[in-house]
Amino acid sequence: MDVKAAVAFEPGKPLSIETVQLEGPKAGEVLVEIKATGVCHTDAYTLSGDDPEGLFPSILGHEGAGVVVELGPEVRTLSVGDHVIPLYIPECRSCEYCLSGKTNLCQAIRGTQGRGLMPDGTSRFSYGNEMLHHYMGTSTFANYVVVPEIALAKIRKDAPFEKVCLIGCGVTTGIGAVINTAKVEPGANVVVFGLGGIGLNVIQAARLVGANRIVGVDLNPEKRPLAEQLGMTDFVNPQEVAGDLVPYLVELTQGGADYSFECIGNVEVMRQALECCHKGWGESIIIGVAGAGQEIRTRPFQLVTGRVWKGSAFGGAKGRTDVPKLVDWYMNGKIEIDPLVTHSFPLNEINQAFDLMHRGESIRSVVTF
Ligand code: NAD
Ligand code: DAO
Ligand code: ZN
Repeated sequence: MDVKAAVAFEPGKPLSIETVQLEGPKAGEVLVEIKATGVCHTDAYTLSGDDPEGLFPSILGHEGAGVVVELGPEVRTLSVGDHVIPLYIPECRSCEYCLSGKTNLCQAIRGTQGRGLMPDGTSRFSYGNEMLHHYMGTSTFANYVVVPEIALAKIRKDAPFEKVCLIGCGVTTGIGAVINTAKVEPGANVVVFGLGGIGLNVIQAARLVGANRIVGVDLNPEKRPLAEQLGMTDFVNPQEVAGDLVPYLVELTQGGADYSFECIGNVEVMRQALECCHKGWGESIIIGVAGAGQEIRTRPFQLVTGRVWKGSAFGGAKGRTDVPKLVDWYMNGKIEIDPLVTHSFPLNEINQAFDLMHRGESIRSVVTF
């Protein structure tokens, strides 16, 4: 079938709005009509060409929501008309990783997904005679996509696509990092570096679990009002701190953060995030994705004296199990998404969403189809 898509033909170039061809679903696959998609920093990272695993030409997008329109053979857990959120980390419930109970990093289709292909090793997308790569198994910058059944979370039908699409990445990543990865307890002091779509969700989750001080650190003072609305108790602009940031944060939190979160992707900030943690027990969670080839550094004595460094992908969430619960949390008013959607565009204006992001003027732009 013909579908409308924003195609990334080359790194560093704007997306091109095209009519491309999509083959129907094969065994274990599902055709989904995408109704809305967020534009995340990670899409921009891949489009920039800095992502060593970025493949071109491809259809980017990984923060979508839509409706099931056709089932391939052997699909058992979904029906036509179901509302779904595509998952860039699937949940097969049968691989060694899923069965371990220790990780959300299902490996069932990892090899082919990483090569921009469906599980049978081919792409469903093409443009004339040219094959187009899938992206993160989701490719939500197209109005129709084919996605493996194990990479679709079924959600309730009354949830608005243009809001809950953010649960496909930013919301789950931030909230999950607090609840699943760090397991922040009531009364804890938390420091959040970077107040974009990820950091703001860390903040609202820290408030939800009853954290005490929730310190937000960002170079952009315009991020402050929304962060305060979501639960930030103290704002720190590193450019306004006289002297080193780390001792400043240790003093502000009266001994150091019980938990810190790096939501930028800056390896220097990752070091600050670890070193502002409380001696003996403070844990720092890396969420940000650093540039290719970059490395983190600290003095090993920081770890010897009890600080802990961890990472979190998709908030440690198991998508088919946890995503529907987060949709319920939103619909019940337990978490906020509406203020995070700062801009909306039709697909043919998607490049404006990237421009706003690069200028630091948006939290999330949502594209509706
Ligand atoms: P964003 O660009 O919206 O937010 C980043 C924020 O950091 C901005 O507000 C910016 O002003 C601030 N900032 C930049 N440099 C800073 C510095 N030196 N000190 C303080 N603040 C600084 O990005 P986002 O969408 O929130 O994503 C954040 C990071 O998380 C990205 O690296 C993204 O790729 C990554 N990410 C990770 C996962 C995961 O599962 N681990 C999922 C999604 C996104
Ligand atoms: O299983 O090896 C693996 C990789 C799984 C994907 C991890 C994604 C990490 C976060 C990247 C940014 C997401 C938008
Ligand atoms: Zn699995």
